[in-house]
Formats: sequence, structure tokens, C-alpha cells
Amino acid sequence: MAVLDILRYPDARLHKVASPVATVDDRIRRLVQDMADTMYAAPGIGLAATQVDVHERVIVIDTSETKDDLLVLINPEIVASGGEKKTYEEGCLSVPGIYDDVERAGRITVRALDVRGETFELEAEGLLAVCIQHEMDHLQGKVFVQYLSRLKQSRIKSKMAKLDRQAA
Ligand code: K1U
Ligand code: ZN
Repeated sequence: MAVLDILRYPDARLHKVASPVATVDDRIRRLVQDMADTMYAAPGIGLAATQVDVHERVIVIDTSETKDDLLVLINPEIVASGGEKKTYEEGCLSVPGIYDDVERAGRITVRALDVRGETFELEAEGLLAVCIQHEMDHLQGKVFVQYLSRLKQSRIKSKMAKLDRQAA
């Protein structure tokens, strides 16, 4: 078990764009395992490789109550989105203690590779759809607070800096 360090906003590395995984091999499977360990330990319901300073398109998610339903998305792409737009109060392990409303597509279809390198498609709605879109934003270098007003973003940066000073 390896619990990795999670980058904290406003770390500039959270804004790097992740590259596609070339081959799903043992290195990627080890990364997936470490990311799952990190997500469950946090605890959280999702984690993107960007958040652990690995800039490849890998996501882990588990929105189950029982925390035994790991979803791994490698090189995910949204191939369809629709439904009524939904607003959800989001949080982020890279912005601890901050929760705010974000509006996103209510239903999506995502295509990705699994840990065996096989392609699959998944239709999602509700919290799973929110979480997939949030994690895919991370792979594009976007943190959910960037949907908020400049004033809120500035206040959040000040709050994070204060927390970092207190922890030092
Ligand atoms: O990307 C991340 O930092 C993970 C994030 C995922 C997420 C949460 C809510 C809406 C969209 C995306 C989190 O897991 S924040 C923590 C959290 O939501 C949670 C933690 C423990 C139990 C239940 C939820
Ligand atoms: Zn996040």
C-alpha cells in the first residue's frame, strides 16, 4: 500500500495538461493501485493522476457507500453528454475544506481503457457523472474553484495560504 502526497491548490502543477497513456502496463497498474490507496485513505470519492503529480490520463473513482466498487478510467473521453444540467456542491482533495456549487451536464457517456487495456463505455448520471467530469477537468489542468467568481478564487487562495502557514 502506498499513499501518495496530494498537490494542494494553488500549486501550479495542478494546471498541467495530462498526456494519454501509451501502454497500459505494470507501471500504470501500480499507479492505479497507489491512487486507489490514496483516494480511500484521504478519504475521497475520486482522484486524478494530476493530483499526485503524475501527468498522464488516469482516474480512479468509488462513489459506492461500501467503498468496494473501484472504477478505473484510463485515457477517458466523453463521447456524449446531455440531460438537464445539474448543480452539485463539489469538494476537492486538492482544496480541502472548500465546497461550492458547480453546474455540469446531468448525463454523460464516457469511453476509456480499463486496467487490462481494454476499451469500455459507461453511461453515468447523478454523483458518478459529477465526479467523472470533475476528475476529467483535473486531467485538463482545471480545478473546480475555477468555475467560481474571481473574488471567491482569491479568498480560497488566501485561505489555503493561511492553512499552509499554520501547518508549517
Ligand atoms: O478530485 C478530488 O479531489 C476528489 C473529490 C471528488 C468529488 C467530490 C464531490 C464532487 C465532485 C468530485 C472528493 O472526493 S472530495 C471528498 C468527498 O467528496 C468525500 C469524502 C468522503 C466521503 C464522501 C465524500
Ligand atoms: Zn478535485
